Amino acid sequence: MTSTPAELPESVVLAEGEGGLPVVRVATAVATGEVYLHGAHVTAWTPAGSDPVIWMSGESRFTPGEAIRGGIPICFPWFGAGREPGLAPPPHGFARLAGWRLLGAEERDGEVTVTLRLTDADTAGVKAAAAWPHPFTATYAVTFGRELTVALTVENTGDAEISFEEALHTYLAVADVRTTAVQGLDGATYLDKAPGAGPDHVTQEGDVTFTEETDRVYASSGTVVVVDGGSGRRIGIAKEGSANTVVWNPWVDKAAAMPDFGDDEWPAMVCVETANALDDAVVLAAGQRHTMTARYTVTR
Ligand code: TA6
Repeated sequence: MTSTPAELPESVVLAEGEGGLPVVRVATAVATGEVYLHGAHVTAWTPAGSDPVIWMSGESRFTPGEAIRGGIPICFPWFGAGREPGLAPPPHGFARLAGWRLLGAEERDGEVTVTLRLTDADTAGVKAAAAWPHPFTATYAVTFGRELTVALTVENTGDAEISFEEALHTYLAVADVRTTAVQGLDGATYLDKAPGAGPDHVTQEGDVTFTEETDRVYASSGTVVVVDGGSGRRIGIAKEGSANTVVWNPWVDKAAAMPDFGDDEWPAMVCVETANALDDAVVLAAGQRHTMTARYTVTR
């Protein structure tokens, strides 16, 4: 049974974070972590004995109306510019710009699950929400432990069919993206969104490695492993309910063009995102719900 905010376990505190934004902080013998109510944005996860796994930009803003840079942005109900005109800006939907409600938290054997919720009624003050006026309830369960599990459940609370895109846009910390590889996408087709790429899908051959701006939406439902050559760490990403894996690194020019991203920060991160985007958007009949889950495991 999830506790109410007033009954949080001792290992969980609701505090004032960066920019004065409310943040839920978790600390147990097993792991530490934090999630802001702004966007239900996970900004930290560190299993005991490990280095931080989630990357954050030193230039991130913590401002209502702006997305936090780094962590795990929730992209919903559209991805990128969206599949139809009139949605973006902002890119990636309005969920990461909205104030989510803390339903509560519970601890079990050193693992803490924090549950947050957003409904269409909560987005009245979010200008971008007007572009997608459909009744919904989004529930987000974040379990901080030896592993990190994030589960986004969307319910269609209206009486008409809805369609949406979604992504857990996770920024992972690596020693150097130039000596990092992503395993598990060999043979998968992808849409290349990097500048100058053609419109046709491409087939991945071998591991994904990084020598330039990389921005790819793979058709893949399987597990991938981020192999950090610089540190020897491996980050496994298993998932359910997701048809796409997105891999992104901005490289030099795009990093320099983002005001909330340090010019020299790009080697230290890679985004590996659990998603349902483009042709794999989710369609829900009235009353239906869908859950997309990602589970992160660190070895070494
Ligand atoms: O998921 C990759 C991507 O769509 C890239 O094209 C890049 O725009 C990135 O997301 C960051 O988007 P944001 O809106 O967070 O700056």
